[in-house]
This record gives sequence, C-alpha cells and structure tokens, in this order.
Amino acid sequence: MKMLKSKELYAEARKVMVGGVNSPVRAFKAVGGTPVFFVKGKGSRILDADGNSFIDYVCSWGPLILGHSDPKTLKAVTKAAKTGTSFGAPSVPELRLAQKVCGMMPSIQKVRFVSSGTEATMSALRLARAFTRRTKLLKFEGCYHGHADPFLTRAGSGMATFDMPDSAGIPPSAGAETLTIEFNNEEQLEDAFHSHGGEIAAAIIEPVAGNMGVVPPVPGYLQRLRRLCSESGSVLIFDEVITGFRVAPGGAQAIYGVRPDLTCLGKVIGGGFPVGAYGGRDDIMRMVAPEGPVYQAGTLSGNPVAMAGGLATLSQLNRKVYSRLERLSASLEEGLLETAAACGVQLIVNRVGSMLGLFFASGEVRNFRDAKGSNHQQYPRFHRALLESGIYFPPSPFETFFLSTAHSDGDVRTTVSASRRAFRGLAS
Ligand code: KE4
Repeated sequence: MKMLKSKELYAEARKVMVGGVNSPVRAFKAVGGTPVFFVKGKGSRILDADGNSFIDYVCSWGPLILGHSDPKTLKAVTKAAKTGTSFGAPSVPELRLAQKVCGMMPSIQKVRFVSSGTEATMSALRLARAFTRRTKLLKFEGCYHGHADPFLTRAGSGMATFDMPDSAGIPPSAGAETLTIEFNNEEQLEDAFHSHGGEIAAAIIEPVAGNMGVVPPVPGYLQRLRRLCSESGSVLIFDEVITGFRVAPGGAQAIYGVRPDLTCLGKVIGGGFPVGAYGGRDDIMRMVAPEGPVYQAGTLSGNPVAMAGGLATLSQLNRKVYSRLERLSASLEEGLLETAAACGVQLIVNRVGSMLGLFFASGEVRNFRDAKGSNHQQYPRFHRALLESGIYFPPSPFETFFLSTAHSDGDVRTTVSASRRAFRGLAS
C-alpha cells in the first residue's frame, strides 16, 4: 500500500500542528505507522492522499450514520450556506433542529445547542451542580465524556489508548470532587451512594460504553442507577454523544427504558458538522442563562449551516434505517466471530445496533478492567492487516467501530474475508 503522500503530509503537519493531528487518537500511536491523510469520502468509502480506497468503519468517530457525503445532508448545508453562514442570532434552522430533537427524545423538554460533546457534558455538570447545590460527580471507569477537567480521571477513549490514568494540568481540586467507580459493578454503585449519596450532584454515564471498546450495561444496571439518583436527589446525566440517534431514534434511553434528568448529545446530531447539545427536565434547564444563574455561551452555538446538516440527517432516521443497520451489523459481527474461530483466534464482539467493539479475549468483557485485560497487543497487527486490505478500523483498541446505511452486504463480505487474512496472521 502506497503511503508516500501521507508520509510527506504528516512530516509537514508535525511542523505546525502538535503531533501532526488535531485530536490525539488520530496519531496512530496505538497501532503504529503513519496516520492516513484522507482526501475524499463517499458512502461507505474514503480515499487517501495516495489514492488508496478504504471501507470506513470509523465514520468520523460516529457522526456519519448515513455514510460520507450523504446527498440530502450535502444539499441542505449547501443551501443553508448560500443564505448566510452564521448570524450569532436566533435562526430558523436551530428552532427546527430543537423541535426535532425534543420530538425524538421525550426526556428532553428543553435543549441548548453547543459545538461539541465536551461542551455539552461540561455544561450539564455545571448545571447539575447548580441545581443540587452539591459538588461531587460520580463517573464510571473507562467511560469518556470529553476533555473538561472533571472528567479526565480513569477515562476511556484517547486516555485509555495512551494508558493515561489522568491528564497533566488538572488542579487536585478539580479531581477531588470526582468519584470514579467500575462500570457495571452494582456493589460499588450501591456503596458510592450509601457513602456519598447526599453529596453527589450528578452521576454521568455512557448508557452503552463506547470508549473502552463497546461495553453494554448488564441487565438492570441503568435502572438501579436511576433509582439511586432519584432516592438521593442526584441528577442522572446520560452521555449519549455516541449512542444518541445511533442505537435507536430515541437513543439508548429508549432501548433501556430509563429516563435521565439530562442528556448530552453530539456526533450524529450534527451529521458530520460541529454540533453538541445538552437538554432534559425543564425545571433543571430553566436554570441556564438567560433564564437562570448558570452561565454557558458559544459564538457558533446553533450555527445555521451545522443545524441544517443535523436536521437533514435526523430527518432521514426512520425505521428502515435502523433495521438495515441492525441487519448489516449483525452480519459483520457473525462473520468476524466465525472467521476468528476458524483461525483459532479468541475474539469477543460486543455490539449494540451499529456500535461494535472487538476484544482479543475469551471471556465476557463487562468493564474497563476486562477490556484492558484482553490481548489488545494483538490489535495493532489486526488493524495493519485490515488497512493493507483496504479496511479502515479505528486506530485504537479502546474505541467503537460503526456501520452506516451506506455500507453494503458486499462491504461486509469484503471485510470478513479481509479479517480472515488478518486472523490467520495473528494465529501464525
Ligand atoms: P467531542 O468533544 O469530541 O465532540 O465529544 C466528547 C465526547 C463525549 N462523550 C462521549 C461518549 C464521547 O465518545 C466523546 C468523544 N468521542 C471520541 C471518540 N470516542 C472523539 C474522538 C476524538 O477524541 O478524537
């Protein structure tokens, strides 16, 4: 596989951008080799600077549920851009997207748009602290909620990729208010509320963890968390930046039947454009300025072009979309498991809808310890073998891979046969 152009571009990039990238996990540190520079995306495929074509399972880390350059989304953003790119004032697109979001997620009675998932979660935490007049945050090891200070202890995604238990530059005071317990551990959950219930302002969780690979909640876990938050007066925040509109039109909260007090959104909500959002109970949300004392603002919040992209994407998410995603994702899961077994490779695939995670392990993966205990040292060889075969998987074992409606049965067949070669390489 020719990589000359990407190599040249990466050398130039490193001279002017830290690490040559604008987000750490893109630097291929976990899998080795040169990060691939892409120049074009269409449907399920992306083209790199050297002309190599790949079936894409990163999907921009989740937003592209309809694939690259979805025609209706492109049409909508082009039309919006021609009438003005930004007003810094109320506009019709933000109103229409807000109505769409509240219609799809009934727990969201009021919403506020921001420009990233990080902004959404940091604002939701500030709001929960103001609403409860408490300071403690309960989070779950291996979950990732963006890079605001309170969330960067024992987090997933890039923190797990780089094996960073926390980040430099965070004052001890910021971390002192954060309690981190094991995901899916009911005993630790009960203990946390028994010991600190009255001090916990908010519990924030990815209802399906997608930043330690994919780890679904064990049956009853989210319901238990809901009960404990209600009993202690803590705000339950679902971080649905990945799962929102991805696993179901109403997100994970619709699948598991648990109504959070606040929900954070990102990725799919923008259809590939910079959009985040937080929203939920009206009595909580009305504390946000200009109605209440919690300040949060953003120059490009509700940007009309980004809103148009989000609306065009969400408007296409009908029952047919999810049944297609379910069928294709199940077939990929089955194919990967079958080929790994045929090659004598121990593989676990965790999947919720079109969110998939794979682990080189034999037993269940139910938490971050299990994920880290898997033979993830094999991942770089697996990733490289797929890359050589024209399949682009996330450059980290602690991420999610996604399908889009643009993926085909042929793509799945091609991916499964490429994985057979990859697994044979691991087994040899
Ligand atoms: P952003 O600030 O990256 O838009 O969203 C932060 C965030 C919040 N919550 C969850 C559950 C998330 O997964 C994320 C961001 N996800 C990572 C990938 N797992 C973004 C990719 C990256 O960091 O480059």
